[in-house]
Amino acid sequence: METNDKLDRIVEARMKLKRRFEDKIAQTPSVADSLEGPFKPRGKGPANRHGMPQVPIGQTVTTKWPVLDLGYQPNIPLDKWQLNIDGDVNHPVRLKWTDFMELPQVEDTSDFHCVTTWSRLDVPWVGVRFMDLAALVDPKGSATHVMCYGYDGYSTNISLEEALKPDVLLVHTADGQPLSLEHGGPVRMITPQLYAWKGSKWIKRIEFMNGNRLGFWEERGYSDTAYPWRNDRYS
Ligand SMILES: Nc1nc2c(c(=O)[nH]1)N[C@H]1C(S)=C(S)[C@@H](COP(=O)(O)O)O[C@H]1N2
Ligand SMILES: [Mo]
Repeated sequence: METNDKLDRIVEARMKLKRRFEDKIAQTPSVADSLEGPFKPRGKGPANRHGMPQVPIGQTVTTKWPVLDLGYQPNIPLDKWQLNIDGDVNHPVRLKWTDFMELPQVEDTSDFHCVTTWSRLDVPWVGVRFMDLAALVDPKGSATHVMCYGYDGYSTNISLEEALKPDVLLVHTADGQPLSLEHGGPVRMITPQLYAWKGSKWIKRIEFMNGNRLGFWEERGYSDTAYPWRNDRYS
């Protein structure tokens, strides 16, 4: 009974979010820029699944996976791991590892574009959609952005129209292996349509915000918006 009510509530919240953000998502540069329009996506290669050239301008494809961090890799054992989702929401939650793994798990393959000019293509991921986590907490109508925080003290901000895209995941598996510590395991966020700094490694908190605030790199000169096909690296 309780579980069914909860499921109904989540499905309802997801539909509400879809309706509210559908148009905004379609208008984001990584979807709306086109060869005919005033903003042409810049890059090379065949069109990816959202119509952008596979390799954004200024990027070089690598099969390696470089590591970028603040000089500290927090090692959180699974039985101590928690994810708090709070702020401008109707139902804040604190998820333990088992709670997180009981949420709908999706597999997706997407590209990873680092602002330092390397791109890693076709990474197979497994994790939970940001959209499903948002539906779980049911953002208030006033929520516009989120701040994501890592266990290392990192933070990064993202608009809801970017975060609610179906390829934005909180992943625990990459290349068929548990996500390694150096790449943000046990769980990190990925943002395939924005530069990779918008995805917090070692994610521990998602704060829904009424309005925008800048995260760690955004305060230090990285772009607030981070559109790879506009070469939108620095503010
Ligand atoms: N918590 C946390 N997340 C982070 C960072 C960080 O230092 N701490 N670095 C960001 C940057 S600048 C990039 S490019 C990617 C790098 O991910 P990778 O080390 O797995 O390649 O993670 C992003 N997320
Ligand atoms: Mo980066």
